[in-house]
Amino acid sequence: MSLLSRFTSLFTREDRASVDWQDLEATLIASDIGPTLAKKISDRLHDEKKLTLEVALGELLISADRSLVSAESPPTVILVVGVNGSGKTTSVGKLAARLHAQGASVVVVAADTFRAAAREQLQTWATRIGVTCVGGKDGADPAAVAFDGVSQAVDQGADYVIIDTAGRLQTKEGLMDQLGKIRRVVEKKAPVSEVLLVLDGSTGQNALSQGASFTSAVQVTGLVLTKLDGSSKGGAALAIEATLGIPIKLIGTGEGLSDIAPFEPDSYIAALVGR
Ligand SMILES: Nc1nc2c(ncn2[C@@H]2O[C@H](COP(=O)(O)OP(=O)(O)O)[C@@H](O)[C@H]2O)c(=O)[nH]1
Ligand SMILES: [Mg+2]
Repeated sequence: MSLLSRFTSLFTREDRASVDWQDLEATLIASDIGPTLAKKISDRLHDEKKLTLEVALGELLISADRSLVSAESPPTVILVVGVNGSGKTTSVGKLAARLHAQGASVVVVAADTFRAAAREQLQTWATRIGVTCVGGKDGADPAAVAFDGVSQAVDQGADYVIIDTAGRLQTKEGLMDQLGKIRRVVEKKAPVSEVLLVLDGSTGQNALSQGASFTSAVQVTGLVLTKLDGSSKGGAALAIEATLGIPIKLIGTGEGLSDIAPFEPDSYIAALVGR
């Protein structure tokens, strides 16, 4: 049940007199929209008598193409970044499964060489899906592994190559430098079409600050918001997209291979307001 649903019909009736504005703001914050946006939405609804809650929220999502960009000539290179535990490896597997099911040939690359488990996890997904997985030895240079993966995708004539990366190094600067290097090295072989930042949607405002730290260091082209299953913090997606100004392209709704879907603004807003 949406926290906001009790306000939804109030605004459709253009009935501002009975609105408890503090309650509205508190409920927006409880929905994880964040205090700044909550105030902005409440002020707008206060001033614009014909505005509905649904429209006010919907207008905060950016109007951008949410489909994955594909390269002019294959393979389309997708780099997947984000902090540890956000759901990167799982999302790489799910995306590979989705593209594979659509008839595309896919190579996945385990460029998180800091944890042996990361490569094994991706290898397991790849075997289950039936796609090629390229990995390096533990501690191998992630950029070199990424380069090998893209080279193999080119040789195989694959449609997509999806590169999984590490989420944590000794320092944040170290991590950002490494992501920059992976990109530069890969682009000697083929351009990177998408840099997808994976954020754990269940962590709300925390995901927002992680997002800000990545987008200031790497050029992110799209967001993947994971763990939206079982999360009541539905407003986080809105806050993240509105604040970062980067489109959410995909959402993760579970731990299974098929638990990924394109982000659909209209149904998202409808769910948020409980319609
Ligand atoms: N419920 C749920 N769990 C997820 C989702 N995506 C990932 N996970 C879980 O989150 C944990 C971390 O995922 P992982 O892909 O290893 O994160 P990484 O460290 O960023 O590569 C795992 O237990 C996943 O099963 C999702 O959309 N929903
Ligand atoms: Mg991982």
